[in-house]
Order: sequence, then structure tokens, then C-alpha cells
Amino acid sequence: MKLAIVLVLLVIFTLVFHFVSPWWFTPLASNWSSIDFTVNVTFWVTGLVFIAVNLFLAYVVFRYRYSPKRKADYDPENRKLETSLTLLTTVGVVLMLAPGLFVWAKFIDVPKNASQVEVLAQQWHWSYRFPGEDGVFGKTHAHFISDLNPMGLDPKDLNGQDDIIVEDNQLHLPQGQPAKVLLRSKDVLHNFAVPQFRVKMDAVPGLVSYVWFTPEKLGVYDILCMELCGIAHYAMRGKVVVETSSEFKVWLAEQPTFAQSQQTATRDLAAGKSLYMVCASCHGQQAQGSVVSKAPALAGQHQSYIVRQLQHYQQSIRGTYEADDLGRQMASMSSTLPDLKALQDVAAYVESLSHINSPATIRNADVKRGEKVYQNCARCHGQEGEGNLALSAPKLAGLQDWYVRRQIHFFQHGLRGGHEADYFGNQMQLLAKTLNSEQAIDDVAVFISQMKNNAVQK
Ligand code: HEC
Ligand code: HEC
Ligand SMILES: [Cu+2]
Repeated sequence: MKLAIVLVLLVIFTLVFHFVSPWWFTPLASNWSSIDFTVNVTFWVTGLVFIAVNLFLAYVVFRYRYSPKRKADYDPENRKLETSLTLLTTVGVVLMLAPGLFVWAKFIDVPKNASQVEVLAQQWHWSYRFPGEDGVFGKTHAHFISDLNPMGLDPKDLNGQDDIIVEDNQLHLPQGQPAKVLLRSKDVLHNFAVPQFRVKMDAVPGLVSYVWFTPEKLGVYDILCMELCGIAHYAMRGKVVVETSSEFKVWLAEQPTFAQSQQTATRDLAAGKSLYMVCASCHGQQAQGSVVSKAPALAGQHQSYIVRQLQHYQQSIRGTYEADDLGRQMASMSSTLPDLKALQDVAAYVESLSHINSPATIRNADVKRGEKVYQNCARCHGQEGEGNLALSAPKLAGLQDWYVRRQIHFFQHGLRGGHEADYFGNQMQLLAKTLNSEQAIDDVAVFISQMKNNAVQK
């Protein structure tokens, strides 16, 4: 009797949960309504079977409960019952599978007018490539991959020269235009998924897979990696911006071609040095940082990271909050640098200086424990704290302990990395949350401040 009631309650609870729970498809933003249809059909078929089987079970448990007056009967064959059950199961299975076959046929059949875009997955971010004016992608190979050529294009292939390289995590696509997305991976299995488009496909190292869809609604959608691909898998997020085709053309025209991205501008160290005069009052003559003005060491830091931070200060992405007085101070200092060239020159000058470690200021830190905690950070920031350009992770070795602690707190409390245009800051926010005690933060901060890494990046 009790078991029968439990079974009935299970059915009722499941139904109520299904109809009132907030977990359901995100609103559809592409042409793939047929995928929703097949998922719904599967839900209906499995749902009806679930209800029927469980209610039947409850009925049987109740109806044939133990009674000393009753004896069981043995009925080995029942043709009628078996035939009807077989037929019913067949109909259910066909209903579930057949629509999927038709949808899959469409899913792999890309329309002729689809435009192409390549998505390159890597631990732990996305980058994109458009074929450029000639409409043909240049060849790629893993052995061409370098800091300057992160997508590994063949520099000799003429088709690749006009390819448009998007090193940002934001992909833009025009509304209403079918898009064929070619997927590559640089390292391990990843999976490209945009829930609102109902597409999802593995990116496999060594081969090119694809999906296609027509983005139908304007808006910004998340690109998620749906393959467990390492420690920061959950932080591997991108964005698709669906916009009108004229907005899209403007955006595309602003992106560099491959040929342009290969021109290494020469940096003017002398100009950088004189621009740095203003900065030296806080960051120190040798950019060694200063505990008095609370300004971090900059010497030896990657130029690209310094340029990005200065741009973020200038664009009110970093150093904007009331509580971040030092950041706001730095933000106003950043406006003394008039243009991109100035940012690049001063960054190149700072990188060329050699780093000096400062003594630790945090007491009671356990450096050995800090070293253990740091192992997770090393995946991005490098075993020696040297940083990793491909992951946009800055050099940490020798940053002052008080500065590291302050930044971790800032990341944890959303005072840094919260802006939606700050992809790498967003990512570091998620990782800062893995440090779950003040002691762990202190330990790792002191460990980092004592790391020596004077290797100058090329
Ligand atoms: C008034 C003092 C002051 C001056 C002058 C100053 N800074 Fe800063 N800067 C700071 C402080 C303080 C921070 C740390 C902010 C924080 O803790 O968030 C900082 C942070 C930075 C950062 C971020 C470092 C990192 O590791 O993320 C960069 C890059 C930087 N400054 C470059 C410069 C440059 C280039 C100049 C000269 C144009 C300059 N600063 C002038 C005080 C100053
Ligand atoms: C998934 C890769 C990844 C991992 C793992 C990671 N970081 Fe970061 N970290 C980044 C990136 C990318 C940035 C640059 C953020 C930006 O551009 O604002 C960053 C920035 C930082 C900064 C700011 C540096 C500065 O000069 O201002 C600190 C401090 C930091 N990370 C500490 C850590 C610590 C401690 C850990 C381990 C608990 C860790 N990170 C793990 C990617 C990572
Ligand atoms: Cu991934």
C-alpha cells in the first residue's frame, strides 16, 4: 500500500516539477525550431510512458497485494498482450527517432548561400577568422602557430593574406544570414555551443568539424564550451553578437587582416622612456613598484598585458569603482598617454627593464602552502610565474604580495574584471573564487612575490 502511494506521488511530483520548474529552453534565436520539436516529441513519448508505467505499477502493487486467500497464477504465453506491447513500443521508438533523422539531415546540409566563419578553440578561450574579400580561407598548420600567428596560418598562402583575424572573444554575425561555422581546436577536445541557437559540436584537434545556423534575433548570446577541457573549462566563454548586416560590415572592416596582423611595429624605447617619467613617481625609476604609493612593479611585464590594462583604465573598464581609489588614480594617470603608439612605447620600455623582487610584507604566510596553491595558477601563469602570452595571462613572478592580495580581493568582489568587455578579467574573477580563505590568498601572494623570473620575453 505504502509503495503504491509513493509511486503515485512520484508521478505527481515529477509532473508538477516539469510544469513549474524554471529550467527549460532559453528563447530560440535561430532557425532550429525543429530541434525543439524533436526534443519535445521525445519528452512527450518518454513522459507518457513514464506516467503509464508508474501508475500501472502502483495499481498492480495495490491490486495484487499479499493476501493469504489468494494464489498466484502462471501464464507463460499471451500472444495478444505481447503483440500489442511490441506494436506500441515500436510506435514510440519510431516517433522518437524518425523526426531526429530528418532534422539531422538538414543539420549537416549547409545552404549554398551560407557565409563562412572559423572558430578556433583553445584552453580556455575562442578566436575567430573570416575568409576576407576572396571568400577563401588560407591554409593552416599547427607548426605555423606562434605568439604573432596564434591561429597558425600558412604565411606563404596568398589566400590567407586577406583573412580577417578576430583575437577577441566576441564574434559578430549578421542577422538573417545563414552561417557555416568551421571548428578547429589547438589542444584538446572542446565543444562549441550556443544554447539559444540550439547548436553544439565538438572541436577536435587535427580535423575541421562544422555546424550551421541562421541567427534570427538581434542580441548577444553566450558561447559555451561543453566539453570538460581542463581546469578552467567553466571559464571558457565567448559571445556572439547578432547585429544588422550594416552594423556587421562596419565591425568587420575594423578587424585586422592576417597580413596586417603580421606587421610588427617597431617600438620606440626612447619615446617610451620619456613618457615613463610621469609614471616613475609612483611606479619607481626602475618600475620596481612602491609600497608607499601602492603602485605595483611593472618591470619585465609583457607589453601586450600592459597595453591592455592601460586601455582598460582609459576606457573605464578598470579603476571605475568608488571603493577602488588607487585604480581611479591610475585611471586618471592613464589619460596622460595620448594614443595607442604612446601606450605601446611606454609598455615596451617597461618590459625592457629588469625586475627586482621586493621583500614580503605579509606576516604569518606559509610559503610552502602558497607554492601548493600556486600549482593551479601555474596552468595559466606558468610554472615560473613567467606568464603565458597565448592565454593572455600576465607574468606574476615578483609582483608585490600586497598588490597580489589586493587584486585577488578585487577580482573576488567584482571590483576588477566585472566589465562585460573585460574577458580575461572575467576569467580571472572565476579563478580568484577558487581561493577560499584569506590564509590561502596570503600564502600564494607571498609565494608569488618571492618567485624570481627575469627572463625577458621576446
Ligand atoms: C599616482 C601614482 C601613479 C602614477 C603616476 C602612475 N600609476 Fe600606474 N598604478 C598606480 C597604482 C596605485 C596602481 C595599482 C592599482 C590597483 O591596485 O588596482 C597602478 C597600476 C598600473 C598598471 C596595472 C598593473 C598591473 O599589473 O595590472 C599599469 C599597467 C600602470 N599602472 C601603468 C602606469 C603608467 C604607464 C603610468 C605613467 C603614464 C602610470 N602607471 C602612472 C599608481 C600610479
Ligand atoms: C585560466 C587561466 C588562469 C588561471 C588558472 C589563473 N589566472 Fe590569474 N589571470 C589570468 C588572466 C588571463 C589574467 C589577466 C586579466 C586581465 O587582463 O585583466 C590574470 C590576472 C591575474 C592577476 C593580476 C595581475 C596584475 O598584474 O594585476 C593576478 C594577481 C592573478 N591573475 C593571480 C592568479 C592566481 C593567484 C591564480 C591561482 C589561484 C590565478 N591567477 C590563476 C588567467 C588565469
Ligand atoms: Cu573547452
